[in-house]
Amino acid sequence: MRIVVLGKTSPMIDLSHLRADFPILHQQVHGEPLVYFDNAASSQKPRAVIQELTRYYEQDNANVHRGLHELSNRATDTFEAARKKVARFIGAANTHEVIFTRGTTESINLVANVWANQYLKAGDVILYTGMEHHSNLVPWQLAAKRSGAVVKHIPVLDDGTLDLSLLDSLLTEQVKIFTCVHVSNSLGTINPVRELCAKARALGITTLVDGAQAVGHLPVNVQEIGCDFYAFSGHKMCAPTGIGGLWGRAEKLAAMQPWHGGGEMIEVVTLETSSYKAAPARFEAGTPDIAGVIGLGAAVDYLEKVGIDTIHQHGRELTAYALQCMAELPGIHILGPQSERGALVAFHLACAHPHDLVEFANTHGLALRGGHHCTQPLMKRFKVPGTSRASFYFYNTTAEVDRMMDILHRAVKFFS
Ligand code: 7TS
Repeated sequence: MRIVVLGKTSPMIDLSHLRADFPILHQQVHGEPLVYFDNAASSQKPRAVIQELTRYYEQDNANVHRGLHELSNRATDTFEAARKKVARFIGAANTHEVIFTRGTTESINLVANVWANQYLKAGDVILYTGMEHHSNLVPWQLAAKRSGAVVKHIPVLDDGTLDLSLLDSLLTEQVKIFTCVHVSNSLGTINPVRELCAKARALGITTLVDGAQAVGHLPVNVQEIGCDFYAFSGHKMCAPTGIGGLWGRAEKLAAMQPWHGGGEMIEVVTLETSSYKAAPARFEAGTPDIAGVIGLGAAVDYLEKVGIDTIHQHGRELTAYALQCMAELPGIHILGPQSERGALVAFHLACAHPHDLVEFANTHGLALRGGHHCTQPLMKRFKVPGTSRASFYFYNTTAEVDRMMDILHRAVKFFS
């Protein structure tokens, strides 16, 4: 690891040598070198992951679990080894607590269907926050409609943090489930999930944390957080799209009915009725995304080699640098906390609509994202039509932030 000196005093982690591991980063877009700052939407994939997918398809491809032949056994071993890697990576006590899903959205929907259908009744309260992604709002609103439960939320303060002064009045015994995003994709806020879950659990409230922007970006230990469920997506942490996970506390999963029925999740099936396997198989009906799981395992190996603490620290430093640079832009409104935030900066420039700004950036090879980022209630709260967002990962550099600044200064001139 090389250390560069940023400004006068602050030494900064430089991981630019890792860019060689990401083939996609080395290209020109509209005649200029690509700057990929859309990592909160999806990360890029290292060669180690891409090669593992190829290796699996070229050498081991077969369906898992039910085969007795060599290829199936190899595929099953690598598949289940990936589950162990993921369990270790997120601090699960037990490998069987990790369920593979298509990602955060499907993980949340699993809980908001199975758990909610079993335990929610009319008059119960579902408590979430004002900064949730739509995928942690809509499934609960649907669950509320089905059960007659009501949804309430913890409001967001001007600085992008939760208004915890209202916590005691909101987190009452009527609440049956409390759910909260770990790192906000629109503000960067890192919520105190450990403290919040402890408070909820003391009242017997079930808890779910949306870790889409946290796993692979900062150290996550589900046992330390103390939640009951934790959802995440592989594609935001160097793994392929279409794969992710739900961690569930063993006793919670053991008490839950299946969601999808089909092959793999059963013990015995008759023409009248069926009995089911325990978790995780109970929740993994049908042929899974085998290559996706194996790719996720390879992504965990890669991230562990880089080191999650190093990734986290790099993200903090690069974001602090970007915040410092961006504050100089005329007419800029940066959303979210000034310090202690995830590796992203969402902002609004007085002179340009986010879509126009992002299109302008694209013509210079800079990939930003503009819009509501699937957090419409938050946009309403901050009275903006949407924001532009630069989101970083460990392969991004200060030189790229400098290029972004150059392009943003040009945009201000162009639109003013
Ligand atoms: N929760 C959060 C906090 C997210 O940021 C996202 C995706 C999701 C849930 C859903 O994840 P998925 O993998 O199931 O789609 N966030 C974004 C984003 O910010 N831009 O594009 C996707």
